[in-house]
Amino acid sequence: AFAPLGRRTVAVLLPEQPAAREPTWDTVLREADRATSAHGGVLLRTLDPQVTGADPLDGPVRGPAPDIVLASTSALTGSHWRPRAASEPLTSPLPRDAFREVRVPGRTIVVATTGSGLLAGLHHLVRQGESVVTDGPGAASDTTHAPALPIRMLDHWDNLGPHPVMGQVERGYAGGSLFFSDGAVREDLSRVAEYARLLGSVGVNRVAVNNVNVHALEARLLTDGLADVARLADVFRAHGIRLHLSVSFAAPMLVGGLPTADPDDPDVRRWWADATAKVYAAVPDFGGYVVKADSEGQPGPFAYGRDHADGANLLARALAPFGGTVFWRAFVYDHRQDWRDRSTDRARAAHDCFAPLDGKFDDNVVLQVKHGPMDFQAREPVSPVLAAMPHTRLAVELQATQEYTGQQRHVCHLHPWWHEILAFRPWGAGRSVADVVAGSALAPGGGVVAVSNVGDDPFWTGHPLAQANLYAFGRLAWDPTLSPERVLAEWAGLAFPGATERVRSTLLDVLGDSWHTYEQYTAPLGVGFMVRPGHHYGPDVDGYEYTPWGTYHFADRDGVGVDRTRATGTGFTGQYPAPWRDVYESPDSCPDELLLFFHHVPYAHVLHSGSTVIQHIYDSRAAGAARVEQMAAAWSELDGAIPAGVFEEVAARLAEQVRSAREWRDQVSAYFFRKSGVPDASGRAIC
Ligand code: BDP
Repeated sequence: AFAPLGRRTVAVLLPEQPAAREPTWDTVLREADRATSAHGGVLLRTLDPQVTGADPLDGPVRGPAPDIVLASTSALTGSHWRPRAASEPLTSPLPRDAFREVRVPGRTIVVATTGSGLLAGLHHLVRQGESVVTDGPGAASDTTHAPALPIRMLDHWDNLGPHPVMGQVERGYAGGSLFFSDGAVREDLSRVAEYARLLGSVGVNRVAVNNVNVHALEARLLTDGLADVARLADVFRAHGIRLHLSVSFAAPMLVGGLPTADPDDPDVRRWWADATAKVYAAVPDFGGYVVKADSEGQPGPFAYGRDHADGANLLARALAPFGGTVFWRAFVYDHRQDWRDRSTDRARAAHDCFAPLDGKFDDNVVLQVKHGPMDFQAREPVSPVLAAMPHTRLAVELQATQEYTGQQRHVCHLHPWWHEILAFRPWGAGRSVADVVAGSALAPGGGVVAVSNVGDDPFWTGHPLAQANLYAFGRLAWDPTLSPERVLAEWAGLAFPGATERVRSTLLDVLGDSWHTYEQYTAPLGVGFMVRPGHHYGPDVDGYEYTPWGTYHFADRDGVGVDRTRATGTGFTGQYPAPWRDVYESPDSCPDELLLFFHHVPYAHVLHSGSTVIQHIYDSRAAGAARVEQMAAAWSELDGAIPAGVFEEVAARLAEQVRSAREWRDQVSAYFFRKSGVPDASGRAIC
């Protein structure tokens, strides 16, 4: 739900020539209509005689003067009107997706060169609601808004039909797929259209619709499914979003009938070129491919003795003639490692594989790097790959679907975490991760990607409050410097229009610090995992300890944590540039929250906080679980103050979160008490 523009008169001025029309122009008109007509406002359409005649921006010949003008720069050609606040003519072209907001007393004008820029400008106005036009004499400004990141993408891990192990949406906690049902693209895409609108309104500009683990059925989307893929692309295009498919590296064999998928084989190259040409015949603005190769059983170039630049460039060359991009994932590691062998370290794997390939990728390859070196834990250091490949287009990948952060049964507001990741400075000073993925003179940026948390659930995200994560993702991708508090307040106002101050402050209270709370009751001090194997919900401290997945904590009677130092451990710290390679190397300088990620320490080790590791484990688990109880109590006060369906859904999930947080607290505390034999100094009873 969005706050309306109110009783405003909005004029939309678009180019006259049909050739110059973009699909998003119609969306601009429709959205402007939705924001005005339904709320007592008036929409003046393109070429409406009321707004043409004299100079359109100077006021209509007859009829109401527009309070808001949305205009494409080309539609203004010939107009000499230049508000005093405007620093340059309104006809000056703007970059793609950017818009200018010029305010004069009593009128706000948004101009953009492209349809998606104008749409972004309209949504920006709608977010401001009634305050969008101000009358005060001093209210004059001219601001250009442009996205910080060129690519703002959501990846769906949707299968066409139910998958025997993973369900329809892999790691999906919001029902089935929005796009697919019964093994095919849905006939009725009306809900997808609403979803595209939702994403477009927060600036998302690319979507990959199918799972990165590509099974036989999904592999055929690339060939037999093109007519349906085109229908999906039409729906997204209207909101300025380009569609992508995840493809199997073995597609030439799986669907092409070739005996090999070797990147050096001419038949394989020809197959990709032909298949890709057919995709573009069906979807001329197709975004490109997403590929998970040589990872967790997916096929890849290693089978042919080729490296990942050979693999990525094979697909990039098929896409290049059409302006497409391949998003090649850096999530490559050995998931069949020997847990007795302490020299292998999953955290090292992506850097070991990719850093030597810097400079070898074609221009239309984006290397998509998970934000941490392991796998979307509630706390990890930032991946060193993001600092190691200056000549490569890099994207950072986040996980909105809450696989390891409570599976949308727990409230876990992830923006503060994402904000920290994007603000991290891999060289201590200077460029941040957000700067890296925005691009440099050496390589354009690959932007930010999140694994979507949306399904066909009535609330979109299963947990109604998980919508805040989806909203925050779009907003941070547009501007990574926005504060999580501000964006959360913005979301609360939009999602609960007309809410009282009490409702708003409860929303902020329950969501605001919920990521830290989650961190407090789950795996301690950055060590990660400790989840139940397979589905990854709830505690199981040793669940993955003696498995081949590379996700260990090494707890014994004396201590806990993974030694990743250069001096005595796996050497992972050496993958970071200074100063982090040294900060992380010593337990004296390593931040508390990452101590067990980098070090194996005795239980009596004293943290910077002054507590010992063992006492921290007891205290923080107790504090986290107690805090969840408070969150549930605060929510219960909203009974009757918000729509009953939302109230009840959240209350039920909070009850489960209380149960689960206590379970985490009790199991993790008991485990470490039994291992260490050290009693809880505060006297709490631990079994
Ligand atoms: C892991 C998930 C798995 C995904 C994988 C990936 O458990 O289901 O396939 O990430 O990112 O976290 O490819």
